[in-house]
Amino acid sequence: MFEKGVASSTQSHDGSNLRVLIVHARWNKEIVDGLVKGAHDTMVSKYNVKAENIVTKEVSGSYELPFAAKRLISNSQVQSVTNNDLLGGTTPEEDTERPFDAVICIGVLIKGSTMHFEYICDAVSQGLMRVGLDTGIPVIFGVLTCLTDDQALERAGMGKGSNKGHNHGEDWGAAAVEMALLK
Ligand code: DLZ
Repeated sequence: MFEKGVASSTQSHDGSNLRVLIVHARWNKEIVDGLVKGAHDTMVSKYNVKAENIVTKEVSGSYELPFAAKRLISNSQVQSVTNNDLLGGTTPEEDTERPFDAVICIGVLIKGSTMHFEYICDAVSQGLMRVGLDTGIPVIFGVLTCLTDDQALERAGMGKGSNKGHNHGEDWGAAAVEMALLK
């Protein structure tokens, strides 16, 4: 037997100076909301990320996530340079508009009767990896790709049976902090 899933990190991670973006889709919103909460609350309660340093944005569907992540990362970088010019330089603590240190993209894709699911899953997973590598900002793949509604509910800790499952948003929050601090 082995413990399935991600093991706890052997290192401690202090997220108190991090600024994190969560972008989520509105498709399958009830499940998405549970995942967003899991990621948000884990970063705050376990890793000391300040709630005011977590910015949440929404898009229509998961297909929109890579574009939104790329644009919002770029905007935060431009904004930060502009602020520094205008203010004559600020320390990271003073600058609330500083660039994001990590981005968590959250969506729930559930297979239907056509090929739509396969195309979107492929495009989103490739797109999110590309945004991370192109921008140098860690992008967390918070997209469930499920064959059934029950699979999605269980992976958000909202399962219908006695076993509610596990909220994967918690793991994504932890991964975002760990990756943001990776030097
Ligand atoms: C079109 C579509 C379908 C069929 N299914 C989902 C889904 O299960 N989860 C999701 O997040 N989005 C879905 N979408 C919407 C697409 O992601 C996208 O918003 C549209 O194709 C418009 O680009």
